[in-house]
Amino acid sequence: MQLLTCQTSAERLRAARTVLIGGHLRPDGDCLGAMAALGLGLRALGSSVTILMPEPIPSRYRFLAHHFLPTAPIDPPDLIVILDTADPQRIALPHSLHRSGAPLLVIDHHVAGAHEADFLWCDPSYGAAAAMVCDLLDFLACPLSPAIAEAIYTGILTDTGCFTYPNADERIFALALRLVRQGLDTARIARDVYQSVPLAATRLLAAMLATLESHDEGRIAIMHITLEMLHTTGATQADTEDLINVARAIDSVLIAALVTEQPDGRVRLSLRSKDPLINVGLLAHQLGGGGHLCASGATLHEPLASVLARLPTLLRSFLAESLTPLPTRK
Ligand SMILES: [Mn+2]
Repeated sequence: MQLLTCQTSAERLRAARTVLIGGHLRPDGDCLGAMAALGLGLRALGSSVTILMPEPIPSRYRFLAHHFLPTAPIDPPDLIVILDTADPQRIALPHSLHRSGAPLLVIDHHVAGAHEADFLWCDPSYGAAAAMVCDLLDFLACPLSPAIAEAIYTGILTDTGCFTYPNADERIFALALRLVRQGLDTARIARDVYQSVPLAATRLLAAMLATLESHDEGRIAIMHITLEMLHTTGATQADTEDLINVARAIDSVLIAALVTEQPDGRVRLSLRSKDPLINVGLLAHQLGGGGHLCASGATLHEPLASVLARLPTLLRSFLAESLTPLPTRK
């Protein structure tokens, strides 16, 4: 694997005539926004681009959905680009493409390593993958069209929790200002993303909230979603994105967990913390998953009931460990 910079990534992209752009499983706003922005930009520069998303696109991002194809063309591209994950387990690509021999360039702002990538540009100092794409397009001298600006803004808005997480730094605000100055309708995007919740998803929220458990004097909140709840409410797996944040928002909570039953019999554990000192990314990594300091997840080959049974103890000891002052800790 060769490590690249923004500049050398841009050179790789410029040299490819046909590019396939992929993202990660359960795509979020940053993944979809970064993919769409890069695809539109490369197309404007004359490349033939497929923006591939075989996974369901959450309804809140339906205004971006027309950029994506659910299946890949038969001919392998000159270059495959994966955005917003370096974790081989999370890459949303069909196996045929994985094995097509096309070189794989991964562009990501998480910390995990990309074992299957030929080229990697990873920079955790970026608040969002969409901001990395913006720098790439600037380097390629590609103007930010209104559609590109919309996609980039969606990425930075959602990955920074509406500019409220620690990754909403000066660079992110400067980028937002640039897009606003260009005439971007940010209120319209916020309405599409945050005020367009399907009724079924709201009914699922109600069912999930009924499962809320509080542990460790309110410092730990655990909720779950069963397949039965999805079935009864008519909501989809994609509707579960972000529901966990309701538990993190509770004043006493330091760690929030959401356990979601998957159709394949596994369960998805999502974790959120309010304090970077409580690094839930580390815990997810120990469980075979990954993520950031304050937002992470893992998929477990274990029945829902057994995860729910051991989770309070697991989280309580992780929290106690995280809060123990170490002499080396700043
Ligand atoms: Mn991201």
